[in-house]
Amino acid sequence: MRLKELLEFNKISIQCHDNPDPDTLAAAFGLYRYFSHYGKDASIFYSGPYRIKKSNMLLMINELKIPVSYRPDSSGKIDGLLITVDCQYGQGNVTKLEADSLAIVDHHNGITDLALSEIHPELGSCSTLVWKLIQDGGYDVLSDRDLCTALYYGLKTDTGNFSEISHPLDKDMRDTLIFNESQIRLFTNSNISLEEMRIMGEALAGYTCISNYSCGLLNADDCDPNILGIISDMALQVAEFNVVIAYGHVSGGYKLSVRSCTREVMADEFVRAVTHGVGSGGGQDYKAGGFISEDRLRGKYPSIPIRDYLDKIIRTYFKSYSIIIASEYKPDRSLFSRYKKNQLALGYIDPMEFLEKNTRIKVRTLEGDTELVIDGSFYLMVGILGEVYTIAISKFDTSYRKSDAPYDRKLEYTPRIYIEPDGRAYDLYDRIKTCIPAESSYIMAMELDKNVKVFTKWYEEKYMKGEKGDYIACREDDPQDFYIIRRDIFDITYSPAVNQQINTG
Ligand SMILES: [Mn+2]
Repeated sequence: MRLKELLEFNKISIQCHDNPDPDTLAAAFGLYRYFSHYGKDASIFYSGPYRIKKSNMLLMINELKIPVSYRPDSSGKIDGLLITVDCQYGQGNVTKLEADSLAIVDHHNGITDLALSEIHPELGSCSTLVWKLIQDGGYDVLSDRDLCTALYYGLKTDTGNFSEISHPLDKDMRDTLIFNESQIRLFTNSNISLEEMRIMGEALAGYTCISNYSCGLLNADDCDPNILGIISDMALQVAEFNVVIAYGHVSGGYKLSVRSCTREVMADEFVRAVTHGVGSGGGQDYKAGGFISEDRLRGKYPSIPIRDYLDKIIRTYFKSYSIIIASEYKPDRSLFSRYKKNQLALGYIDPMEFLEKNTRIKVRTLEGDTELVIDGSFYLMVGILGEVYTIAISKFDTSYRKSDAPYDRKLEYTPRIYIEPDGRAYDLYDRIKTCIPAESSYIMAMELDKNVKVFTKWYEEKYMKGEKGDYIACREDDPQDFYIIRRDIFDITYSPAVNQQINTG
């Protein structure tokens, strides 16, 4: 959906979820500014049994002059268009009101058949989604300081002070908004109510430990998501816990805050496994966050309490994989087959064409940020899904040949380069050139019949997760260089080749 499609309505009511948090309010504020800018009669409201009383919310509303009203009564009908933000019409966390027309803007998992909807569970906040939509719609966000501050605060509180951020768009927003720092400081330091301090204390005191796996589980009463981040940060410092999940009921489901200090469990991979099929999650190696939808959990397990679900899924997770240290791995080689790399066009970038030697850069992709210093010795390769990695020019010259064909692969997120330290950004798409793998590239690979975590010989701090059905592979000319290839990527990248004796001479 494009926001422009909604400009056909003249009266637009923007509804936050009940018990509003900073994210729903900031996202509503962004839409309000956009529609007002185009001369529409827009308004923001929330409903439900409770009026806002938390200090940070009241400060946010007053300081940023957010025109939100409370509508305790759910009877009556909304004239014109009703948009629910950070929640989905008809779901449990938002009071249902009759309206002429409906639209949804949200970042939680959900199923809707509404044509006018924009739902992106991969994003850390609804603020990010609105930021993108109204910019694409022609609204100049950067010159609206109050809105910038609101959006920044919405993302900050929804992602445990940014520690649980994973999507590059979230990072782009965080890094480009021009906000009022003293207001953010003010809101942040009025963040915890006395009631929430009590909730934190009870969550810590009521811990459980899944002892075989050094995993702590902490349940908090209904509270803002950012309170969970404080609990998990604190609990991870306990010697007995290497992995921690703090969870609590929020409107529509359960919010999870995950921490890990062991290299055998990456928090983002762990939270994706825990929420698989019932919600969504993401973040970084040590800190991540997730959401489990109450409806989806009930749909799958009609009567299991959340505590038991988490206990069960955590034990299943820990039992489900084995660890492979590539440099010590001695598999049965007869189970491996020979595959040839298809002549599939890939992208590459020569950073020396537009950057000076010794420039410090940060490359941002869907998979994360990588920091590099340009030294003229490498190109950046762009894989089939837009993943970017470095390749020594000498290796490139033996593995690929350059092609004049234009680069035209569709990417979900276009990789960008940020120049350190001033943060100038380059969109890389127009700089990508095409290359084709050299004829003679072969690997040995085996389909996995169970989950594994592979520590490659190149990087021993972080594992590559392989799931049943993915492949474990090594280059034919380096039989100890084991790594994981996802099944969908494998299928388009490789074809079976005739087995031949590896030339060891
Ligand atoms: Mn949100």
